[in-house]
Amino acid sequence: MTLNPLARNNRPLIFHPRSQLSMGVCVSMRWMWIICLALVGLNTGGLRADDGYRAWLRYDPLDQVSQRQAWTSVVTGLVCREDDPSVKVALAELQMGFSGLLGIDPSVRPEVSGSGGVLIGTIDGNPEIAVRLRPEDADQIGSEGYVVRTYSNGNGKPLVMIAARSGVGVLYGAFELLRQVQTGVYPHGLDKVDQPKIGLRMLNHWDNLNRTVERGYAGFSLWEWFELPDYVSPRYHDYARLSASVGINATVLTNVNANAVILTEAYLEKVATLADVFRPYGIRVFLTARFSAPMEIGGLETADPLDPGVAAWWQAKVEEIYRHVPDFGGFLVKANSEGQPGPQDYGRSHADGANMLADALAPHGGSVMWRAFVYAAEIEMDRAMQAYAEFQPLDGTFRPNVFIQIKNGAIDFMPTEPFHPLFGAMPKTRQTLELQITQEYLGASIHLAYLAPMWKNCLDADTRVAGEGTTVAKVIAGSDADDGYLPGAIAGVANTGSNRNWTGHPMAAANWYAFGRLAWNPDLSSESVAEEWVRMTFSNDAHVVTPIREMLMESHPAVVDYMMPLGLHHIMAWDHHYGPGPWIDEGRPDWTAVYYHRANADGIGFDRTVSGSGAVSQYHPDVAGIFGDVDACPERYLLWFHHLPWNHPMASGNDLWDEMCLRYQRGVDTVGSWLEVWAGLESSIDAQQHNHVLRLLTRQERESRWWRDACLSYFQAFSKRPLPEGVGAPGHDLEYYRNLRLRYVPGTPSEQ
Ligand code: GCV
Repeated sequence: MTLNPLARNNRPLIFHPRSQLSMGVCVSMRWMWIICLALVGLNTGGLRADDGYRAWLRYDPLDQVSQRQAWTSVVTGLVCREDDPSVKVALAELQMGFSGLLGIDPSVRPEVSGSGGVLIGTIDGNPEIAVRLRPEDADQIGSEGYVVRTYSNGNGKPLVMIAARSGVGVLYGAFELLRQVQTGVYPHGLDKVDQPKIGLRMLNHWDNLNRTVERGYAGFSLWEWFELPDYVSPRYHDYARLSASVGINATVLTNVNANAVILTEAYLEKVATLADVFRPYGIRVFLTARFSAPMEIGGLETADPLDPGVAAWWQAKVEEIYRHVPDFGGFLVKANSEGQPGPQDYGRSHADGANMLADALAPHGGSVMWRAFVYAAEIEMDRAMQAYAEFQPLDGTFRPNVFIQIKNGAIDFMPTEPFHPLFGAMPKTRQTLELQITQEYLGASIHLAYLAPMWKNCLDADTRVAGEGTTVAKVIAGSDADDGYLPGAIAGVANTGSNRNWTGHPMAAANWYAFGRLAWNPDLSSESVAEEWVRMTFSNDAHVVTPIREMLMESHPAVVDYMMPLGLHHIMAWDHHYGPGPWIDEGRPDWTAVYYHRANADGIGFDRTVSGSGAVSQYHPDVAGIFGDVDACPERYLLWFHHLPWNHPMASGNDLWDEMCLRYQRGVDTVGSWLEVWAGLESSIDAQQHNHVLRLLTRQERESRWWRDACLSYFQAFSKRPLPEGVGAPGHDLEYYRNLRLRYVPGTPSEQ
C-alpha cells in the first residue's frame, strides 16, 4: 500500500538521504539506510555531499544506537484509517522520516493491535483516538493543535499517538514527532500538547512575475510562472513541507510592489495549481493586489475606491479568484507607499481603500492585509512618526476582515529597531507583525545573521498600552476576551529562492525555520529554536551543537556591532543596501544616511525625544519615559532616540566615541573567532556544507572590516578623535571607501 502521494509524483531529491542516489534510482530504503550508515561510519567528510536541499528535514540515520533502537521498537507500524489529504501527507512524511531516521519501512494498518505502533488521526475520524485522549486535551489543541504522546499499550508494547481535531493538526503533530526523534528525544514519557498562539502565520514573497525577487538573495523565484500550470515543480511540495513543518499556514506569492497581471485569468490558473499543491499542507494562498488593477487590466478609467464601478470590478474579480482557488486567503496591499498607487490618489483614506477590498472578500471568507509602511519625503515629520500619524486615527474604521500589517520597527527592517509604536495603539483593529526573513539590511545571503533574537526583541517588547505585559506578541495573538485585542497575524518576508539549498547561505535556513517556530509560539527562546535547527540540520553531537548554536546566538549582535551599533540606522549604501554608506546625502532626504545619523562636530544620533522630533510621544508614556530618558534608554537604541556628544559617558566607562569604535571592533572580532570554530568542525560536517559556510564566513570577516573602516573613517571626520587602542586602523582613506561601487547586487529592484 503506497500512502505516499509524493512518491507517485516522481518525488524530488529530498526523499532520499543522498541526492546523488535519488535521481530515479530505485534502491530499497533498507539498502539505502545500510549504505548511509556505512558512509556515516566512515566519517570521512569528503565522501559525503549534502547540497542542503533537505534543509532541516534531512532524516539521516540517527547516530545514537540506543535512541534508534528505542524508536524502532515503538514504530512497528502506522495506524491510520483516514483519507483526509492532510492526514495522508502526514502519513507520507512519517514514512519518509522513519525510513531515513530508523531504516525501517513501517507498514500502514487501520487498527491498533497488540504490536503497538504510531496511531495517527483526528478525534472524530478514529474512535481509537477519542478513547485515549484525556478530558483536558481537547480544550488545549484548538483547530490546528495536536497531542503527541506515548502510551504503554497494556501488553507492554508502546504506542505513540498523534491526535488532532483537523487533518492539518495531525500533520503538525507528525512534524512534531519527527522533530522530537531528530533532536535526540527518546520515546518514553513523550507528552506534548500544543497549539499555535498566532492564528495566521504567513510568508510574504517579494517575487516578481519575471522571477526576479526584490531583496531576494537565493536565486530566482520559486514560482515557475511560465511553466505553470502544466508543469508542477516538485520543489513546490518541498517548499510546502518545509513551511508546514514549522507551522506556516499562509503564503503571499507575489511582491508587494505588485503587478496586476497576477489577477488575470491566465495567471489565476497558475495560482490555482500552486494552491492545490499547498492545500494538504494547510497553506492558504494570498496575492498582492495592485490598487490600480481596475484600470490596468480592467479597462476602467479610475481606481477610486468609492466609485461603484470600481467596487463592482473588484467584487467580480474576487468571485473569479474564488472559482479558481476556493480557499483563497485574500489580498496583501502596499498602497500609497514608495510610488505604489492607492486610495489617496483619489483623496480617499487607507480605510476607504482597505474596506472596499474587504467587502469584496468578506462573503468568501477572505481578508485584506493592508500595509502601514507609508512615508513621504514631502512631509516634514520625522519618517519614523509618519505611519502612526496616518493610521492610528483610523482605528475603529476598518472592516473586521482587515489586518493592518506593520513592520517590526517604524523605519524599515533596520539591523536594530525599537518596536513600532502602532502595536497595541489600535485596539479596534487587527494587526499583523511584518518581519523580514530575507536579509536586506543584514548582509544578504553572504553574512551569517540568525535573526530570532532580533525578532524576539520585538515580540517580547512591552507596549504597556493595556497595562504591563502587553507585549507585541500578545497584541498580535489577540484573544477571545471582550476587552482583548482582536486576533491578528504574523508575516515574514521570505528568504527562499531557486538556489538548490533554498536560502543561499546554508545557515540562513535557520531564519526560515525560526520564523515559523516563533510564529507558532513567540514564547520559545531564540536559543532553543537555534538548537533544534542545528540538531536537525547538522547533528545531535554536542561537539557540533554547542559551537554552532553559540555562533548563531552571537551572530545578530555581531552584525549590529560592525554595521550600526548603539542604535545607528539607515547608514547603508544607496539602492542595493549591501555595504556601508554613512556619507549618502543626495536624493530624497529620507533615503539618505545623514538624515538618520545626524553626525556633526558636536555629536551623533537622531533626537527623537520631546525636545527633538517627538517620536517618543507615540509610545505609551511609560515606554516614552524609558526611550526618552538618556540614562534609561537601552544602549542598543541610544542613537535612535538621542543626539549625544562624542564624549557622552557610557555605562562601560568609555565615552561615546570610544564605545562606538570598540563596538565596531567587537563585531569584527566575533566574526573572526568563528573562522576558528568553524574550522574545528571540518570532520563533523558534510564537506560541501562546511566549505560553503567557510567561504562565506571568510568573506563576512573581510566585509565586517570594510564596514568598520568605512564607518569609523567617516565618523572620525566629525569626532576628530583617535581610534582607541585595540581598534584596527583602516587600510585605506575615506575616499577609497566612498568610491567603492558594487554592481548587480542580487535583489536590487533598479538592476532587475
Ligand atoms: C518591496 C524597503 C525595500 C523595498 C521594499 C519596501 C517595502 O523600502 O528597500 O525593496 O519594497 O521596503 O517593504 O515595501
